[in-house]
Amino acid sequence: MRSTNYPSPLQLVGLLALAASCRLPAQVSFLPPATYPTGQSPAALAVADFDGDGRQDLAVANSGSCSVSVLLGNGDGTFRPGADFLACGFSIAVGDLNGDGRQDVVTCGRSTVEVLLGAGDGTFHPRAVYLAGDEGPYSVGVGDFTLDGIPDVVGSADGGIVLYVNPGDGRLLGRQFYRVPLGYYFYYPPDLGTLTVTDVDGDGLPDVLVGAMDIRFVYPSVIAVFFSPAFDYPTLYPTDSGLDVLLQVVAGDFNGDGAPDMATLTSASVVVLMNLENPMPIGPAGYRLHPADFDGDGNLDLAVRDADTVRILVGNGDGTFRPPAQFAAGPVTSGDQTLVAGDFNGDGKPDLATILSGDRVAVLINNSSTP
Ligand SMILES: [Ca+2]
Ligand SMILES: [Ca+2]
Ligand SMILES: [Ca+2]
Ligand SMILES: [Ca+2]
Repeated sequence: MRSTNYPSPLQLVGLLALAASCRLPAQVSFLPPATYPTGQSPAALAVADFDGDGRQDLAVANSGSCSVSVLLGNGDGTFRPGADFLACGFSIAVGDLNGDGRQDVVTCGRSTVEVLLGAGDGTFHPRAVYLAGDEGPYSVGVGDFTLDGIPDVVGSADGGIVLYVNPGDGRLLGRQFYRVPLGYYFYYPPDLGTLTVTDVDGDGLPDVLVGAMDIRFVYPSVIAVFFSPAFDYPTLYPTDSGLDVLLQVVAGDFNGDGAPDMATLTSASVVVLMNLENPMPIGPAGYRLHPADFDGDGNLDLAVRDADTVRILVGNGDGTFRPPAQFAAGPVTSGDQTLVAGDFNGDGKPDLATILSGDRVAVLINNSSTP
């Protein structure tokens, strides 16, 4: 009797095709959050290596206790408490402002911009306080805007952005205000809108992105990009978002064509603008956005901090996104700089840190399967 235990070539092809179709795509995944205490009312987070051990650390601006808490990374995804330093603010940015190779911190409150120069061991020298103008700032960023190789500080303010010029020693001098044209109103509700410093157009120079409103139009919510080095007038991009406040704007190449795209978090939705145009809502609003390739497939994804979770919108690489994967993060009520990414365990996958209610931060380690 003839054996029928061996599949025919045709059956083999079919089995192989079945096996290929069953292979799972990259699956985005995070470990349950680990939490760490901070000062009072943490409002903003920044990632940098403050003690120079090659492992990423966290700095937390505590608006309630006028302090910056440092959490030193152990390199395995866990953190140990560092010291707290006197500096007020609800926004924070990092950079080496005095060129000594050590990361420094800038915070801003409603009336001051404050600089903590890093000692290089995870501690900071006593703060320098700079009085801000009546117009703000409400959030700060760091970048070399004067093109002299020295990082400067930029702040969002009523009616425009403020540039604080750094002569090279970390002092902030020469405050310059870049007003937007009449007819535009800039959104800087404290605890809500923030500026983003990033290179939108790929010329190697840092640009500044903020949400604005053109009060002359029916659908007035626009993204304003101050392109370096010509800050004099921002370029405006309609978002079709009506009166929705633009809380945050980020940039990146979401459709993989090498040209810049943008995503904005409005008070109602997440809106993407492929090649800076054709605004399209892709999901409900949240508190904070962060672009990164979370599942490691080479396509840029978006993380959205919600009231209790982090939502990952996995990019398909063509400007579309898959239905969100949600991960418990813990509750937060503030909408400020509550979500940052960094590689906290050194495995090359972007991890997330976020602020929690009750004076804590949560760290979510990325354990996505490799595609
Ligand atoms: Ca470190
Ligand atoms: Ca420094
Ligand atoms: Ca991806
Ligand atoms: Ca990682």
